[in-house]
Amino acid sequence: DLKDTDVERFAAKKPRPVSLHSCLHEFARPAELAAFLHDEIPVRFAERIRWIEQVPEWKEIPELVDAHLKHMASFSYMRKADPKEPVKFQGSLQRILKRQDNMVELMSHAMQRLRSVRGGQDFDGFSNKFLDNFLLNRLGCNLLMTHYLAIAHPGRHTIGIIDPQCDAVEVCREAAQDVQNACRDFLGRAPPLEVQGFSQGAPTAGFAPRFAYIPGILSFIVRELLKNSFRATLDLETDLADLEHRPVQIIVCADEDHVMIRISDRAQGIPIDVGTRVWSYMYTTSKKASPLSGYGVGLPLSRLHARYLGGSLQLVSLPGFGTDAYLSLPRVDTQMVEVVPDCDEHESVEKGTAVLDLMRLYDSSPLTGRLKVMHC
Ligand code: W6P
Repeated sequence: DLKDTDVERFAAKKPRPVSLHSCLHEFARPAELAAFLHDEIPVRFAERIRWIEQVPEWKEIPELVDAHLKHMASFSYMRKADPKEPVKFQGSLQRILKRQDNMVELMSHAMQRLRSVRGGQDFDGFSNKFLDNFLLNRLGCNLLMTHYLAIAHPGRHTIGIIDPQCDAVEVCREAAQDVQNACRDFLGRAPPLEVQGFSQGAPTAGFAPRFAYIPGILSFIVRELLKNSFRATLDLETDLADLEHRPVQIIVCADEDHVMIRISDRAQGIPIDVGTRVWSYMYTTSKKASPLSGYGVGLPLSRLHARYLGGSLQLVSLPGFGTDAYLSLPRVDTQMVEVVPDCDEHESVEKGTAVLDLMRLYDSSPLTGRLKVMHC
């Protein structure tokens, strides 16, 4: 019942990225955030609708038709919602979020079907760019809407979905516990695991860096990385005594500007023929579905979560030994602003790559020329 021109009108507007700082202040107030969401969510949904329509074959792909329908419905829902009626507005957001529940799965299936319809040389390049933009837009919307729903229920430390004193070591420990338990339940055993925190200037381990962050994002990334490390370690099918020599280690450390997390395993590294496909939404290493695998989008999706607030995620594979994942997150909340897709400027998703620069430095050095640096 909403005219297409309405979607077009909103699609012509530019998304307005929100800073973590404003989520802790002006957008920690429900009325202000509701008014903002009422304007902003339709802009971002219209962008996703237009991206689907820009796929020439979209009407032949049932998953794209379904996704288009769902986004049109959510778009008009939001346009009709009244931000001045908090209870009703919350209900609208809940329904919009519910409609997004299987969107990652739906869109990765859409790209798989599009590949089989279209074929072609650089399909993975196209689909990765498409899904990076689409899912980054979705991530921002979902987080802002969840933040609104959460500020109605203040926690002990938290403001909405933000913890101004997020304890990165604690988040890693909790994530590790859960993944270890899932691993024991579904695969019968789990590698040993160690979590340690360090802070620049502190004399010993045990200094947990705290910073304003969205613990849900950190937890999501750490869980995905641990699932990969655990699965790879157990796939070696060594005996229990050997498993004790293959610990997964998490180091959390920080200087004034960044929190850096290294997750290391001893699962013999990423096979050379897999290479940069670890970052592809179209590729999965797991043969059987389990809570430890999913549909193979965990790594690119984790990198998107890291980049969302200006962080980065890198993998370094040491052949025959193991894999290190490096997660870098900015620590100064006033500098953390949402990264939103900008299709006029294809590099936007590549922002915030402090570690990347470091890795490129290593990459260009003749001494480390053989160290495999996974492209990002
Ligand atoms: C592996 C493969 C992988 C991917 C991502 C993170 C860690 C690991 N370990 O063997």
